[in-house]
Amino acid sequence: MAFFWRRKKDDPFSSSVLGLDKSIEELKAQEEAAERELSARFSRAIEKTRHSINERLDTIFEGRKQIDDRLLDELEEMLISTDIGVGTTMRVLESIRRGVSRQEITDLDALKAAMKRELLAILHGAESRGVADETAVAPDVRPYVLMVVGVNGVGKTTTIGKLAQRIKSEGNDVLICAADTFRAAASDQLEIWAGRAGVQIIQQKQGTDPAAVLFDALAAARARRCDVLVVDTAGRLHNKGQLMAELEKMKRIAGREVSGAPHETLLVIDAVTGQNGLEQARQFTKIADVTGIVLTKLDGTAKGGIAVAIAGELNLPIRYVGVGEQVDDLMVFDPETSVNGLFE
Ligand SMILES: Nc1nc2c(ncn2[C@@H]2O[C@H](COP(=O)(O)OP(=O)(O)OP(=O)(O)O)[C@@H](O)[C@H]2O)c(=O)[nH]1
Ligand SMILES: [Mg+2]
Repeated sequence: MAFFWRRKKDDPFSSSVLGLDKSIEELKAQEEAAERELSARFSRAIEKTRHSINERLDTIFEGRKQIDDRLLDELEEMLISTDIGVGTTMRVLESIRRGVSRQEITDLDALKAAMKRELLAILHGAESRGVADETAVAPDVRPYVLMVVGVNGVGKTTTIGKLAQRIKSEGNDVLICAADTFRAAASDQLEIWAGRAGVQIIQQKQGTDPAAVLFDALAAARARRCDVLVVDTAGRLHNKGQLMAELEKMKRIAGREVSGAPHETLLVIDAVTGQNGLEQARQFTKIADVTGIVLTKLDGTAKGGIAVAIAGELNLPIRYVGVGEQVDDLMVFDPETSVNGLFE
């Protein structure tokens, strides 16, 4: 089986999924239209961030003829205000200062180009660290187990609903496991999302050992020959040690029941929480073997620079971005589209 949802070129709009009955030209046109639609949607989602950056850049450059230290200080402030992070800002500025002193950067366009280059390098650096291209999973391993972790309220359950629908639309049988048994309404909420995505769910009553729910879900997935099992987890327990022990146990069970599982562990981060969220995420990476990031609520912030801070500082690839509350508001993260979109 091919893991369609894991790479951009294997997007649900790709020709392999859309049927073999069409001519190559038709498929190409369809793919191009889908790509245009995707980048337009992404562009809308980061509108606030783009507006904020471009407005600040215009103000910084207004009436100025040359790039001097004061201008660079203002640029530094601007970058930090988008939540790009201090470390990342320093890295970008260092490269810009070099360009300025070599007289390669003399105007706003050259400066934007240099910023884009630097931001892309950071995003690509993190991307290459992930599991995206070299898969450790034998193609016939089923189910492919995808764990979703993150602090409470970041959008785990919503993301699982969106992901399930997406993976299903790519021709896979999907099962959802409600292993957040800590919070009373968690399972009901997930059930609603499973309904929206049109997939089945394995759940048990509140307080059940999450590893036991996972065990059942793995057995069900195997019995039903499901391709993908998506696992919801609790965002908060009584303490960090307990959360760590719970995730460890789930990992152990998954690995015992299915070779190489969990095959992917996605950490969900809420873009609106900015640097705070990043710090929480950093803590989470210490207790779970995170393989990639889902950045949610990108539509709700003017500080979309957080994506670069996450990639640069956690050194983890961003797999998906959430751009709204609807079931199809989840997109594969593409570094080029993102960076170009910020400076249009
Ligand atoms: N605008 C916007 N809202 C989102 C997005 N993703 C999730 N939300 C909203 O964020 C809120 C929390 O989402 P949940 O999916 O319940 O978050 P959770 O991580 O499962 O929360 P807990 O189960 O309490 O840990 C909901 O109101 C969602 O509609 C997104 O991409 N954009
Ligand atoms: Mg939840």
